[in-house]
Amino acid sequence: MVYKYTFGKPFETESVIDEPAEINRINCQQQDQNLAFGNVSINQNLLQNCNSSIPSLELSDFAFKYNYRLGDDDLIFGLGETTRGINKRGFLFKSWCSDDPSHTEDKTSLYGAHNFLIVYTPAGKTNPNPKAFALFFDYPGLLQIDCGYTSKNALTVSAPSADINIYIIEENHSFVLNAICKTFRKMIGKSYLPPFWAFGYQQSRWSYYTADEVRNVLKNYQKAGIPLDAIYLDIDYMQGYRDFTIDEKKFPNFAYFVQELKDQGVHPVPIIDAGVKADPEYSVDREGIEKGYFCKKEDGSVFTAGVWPGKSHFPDFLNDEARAWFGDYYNFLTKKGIDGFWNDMNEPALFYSEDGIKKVFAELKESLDDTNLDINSFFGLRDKVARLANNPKDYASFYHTVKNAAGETQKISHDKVHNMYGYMMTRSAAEALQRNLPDKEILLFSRASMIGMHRYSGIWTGDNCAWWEHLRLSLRQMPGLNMCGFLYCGSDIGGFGCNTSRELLLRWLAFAMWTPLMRNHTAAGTRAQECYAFEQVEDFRQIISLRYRLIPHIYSEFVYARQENELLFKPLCFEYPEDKIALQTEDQLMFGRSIMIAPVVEPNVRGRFVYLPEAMQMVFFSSSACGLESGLPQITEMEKGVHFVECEPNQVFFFIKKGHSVPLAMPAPCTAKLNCNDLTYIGK
Ligand code: MIG
Repeated sequence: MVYKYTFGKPFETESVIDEPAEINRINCQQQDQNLAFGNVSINQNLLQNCNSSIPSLELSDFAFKYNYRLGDDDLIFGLGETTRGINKRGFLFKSWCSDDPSHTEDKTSLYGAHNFLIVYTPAGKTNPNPKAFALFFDYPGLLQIDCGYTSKNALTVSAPSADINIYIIEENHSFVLNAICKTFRKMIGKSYLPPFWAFGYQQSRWSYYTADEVRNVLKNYQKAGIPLDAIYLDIDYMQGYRDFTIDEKKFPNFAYFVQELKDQGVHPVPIIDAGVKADPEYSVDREGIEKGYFCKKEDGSVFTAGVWPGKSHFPDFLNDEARAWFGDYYNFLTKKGIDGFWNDMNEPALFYSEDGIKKVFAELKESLDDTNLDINSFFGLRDKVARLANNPKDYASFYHTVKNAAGETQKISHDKVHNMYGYMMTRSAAEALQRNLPDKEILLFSRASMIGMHRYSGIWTGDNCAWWEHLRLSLRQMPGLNMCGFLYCGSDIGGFGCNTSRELLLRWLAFAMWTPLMRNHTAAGTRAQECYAFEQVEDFRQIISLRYRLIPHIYSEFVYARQENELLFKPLCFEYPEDKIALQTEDQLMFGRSIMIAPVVEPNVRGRFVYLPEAMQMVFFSSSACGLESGLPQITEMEKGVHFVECEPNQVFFFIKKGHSVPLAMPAPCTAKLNCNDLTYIGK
């Protein structure tokens, strides 16, 4: 059963595109409302002046509040790209697409805003069968989701405006968690399907500065015999960070260069940033201004903020015409042979706004001679500058021009629809690519996201660090992302910030060989992170070769999950709902229909404890001869229970459920050379 509660006049997000025919629609205009699960209260005092924008991300006042009393044993799943565990209970999250490169566990939001969560009550004394229901808050602004943090049994979701749709999903099924996800996924529409080559291994760095540097990466991968399908171009391929330009000095004869790589099975994938450099000499900016396609301030002047290129303008992606206009520019690169893109900085990230920086400079000038700063004035000074970036006040200071349901043009302040920006930027690209190249499959993924965007692209999980903690985090993020529709996902393998280590990179690869997006990426200034930069390069070759051997299986599980609205990565309890240990397992996942993975995520260990919720077949790849690059792995039957499995950093193991088998291809230097007809099945 699906209930839809509508409060006020919600903004149309197009997150949900297929409401079930038998949905229960409830139009709520009363102050207090009991829902199928939980209740809602509306703050009348705040409603009167809720036209004013949020002062900060501290949501102490609310216009809308949802409450549900959690049982002591309830678990919470979902919430997509967030920090902490698979079970989200015990923390407070904020739905607000944020450009924050420090993904520590105290962070309440990352780049995505994914307002879908499931409350699960395992079978217990009072309820012989497990129960669950899910909530989707269809709302594009700031939402605070308190999962038993302020008070351990209170799930409280609040928002500064009471214009919201809430969907409540309830299912009766022995695998109730999976059934609920399927219902939700059907409502939000089929997930994006990337091209086959996007399942190959990909190498990135901020930045490969010249065409020769890129050629060199490819040459080194070839020399090491490590398969490769893509090399990324970060912001430095452009002229002064201008979207849809190429620095011809560093990348001469770009179309020829693209062809040269593609002839060797490697796709160059350029980045596109959300901000357009403010420059009257630059045609994208000039056109955007002339046509009125950039976001504007209250007084109608164009909103200006600093990002990479300095002062920039922000396309109004919520406006249909502006969206079509920006999207068509991707042609500039597809005409040169490009068939993959990553969209960045589309929260949107703002280093400072023009108005904000003027104010801070004026204040600093005033106190220019004051060198005797105390605890308050010193930190005050520091905060003034630090708070320039991604400031909530700036997000409240510019406007989108949208059409309402009646077809009338309407202005809406950005903070009310903030979480749609990256979604609509990516939709702009996807729609234009589809319009202009209907027969071409194009790789597209984005940093910022909201539910709905999963139909247009994948995501990567942004600026993590070369920390073991972030390897663990990326494992824990996958199921939640899948629940919210994002199937083509992956983290920066090896870590983006900080220097990686050989062992961390190897263990990360051994996990990421399961993620559809398998990309090694690192920040400017870090040590070399390409696999060939480390000793005993054969260890890297063997693990990446195994990924290629598994691509036929991974791809077909992906297509199945997309088609059937299934999860590619599941928490163990989705398949073993009665199992008390499976309920608490935070470092193993089910993959597809037949595999369980248990990656090693700790440094200096030579194995790990694994929990088997039933007897399974352990598949162990130990060296080139023993399965990694050719030949077959060792297969051992293992009983239900806890086992210690020994596994060195250059070895890989996983489990196949009894009665299932998995195909292995022979490795290939790139997906184009993979022979998917010559498969050997392992397991029985
Ligand atoms: O603020 O383009 O997450 O992957 O390398 C940094 C440079 C901007 C952030 C992305 C990262 C990319 C980097 N970008």
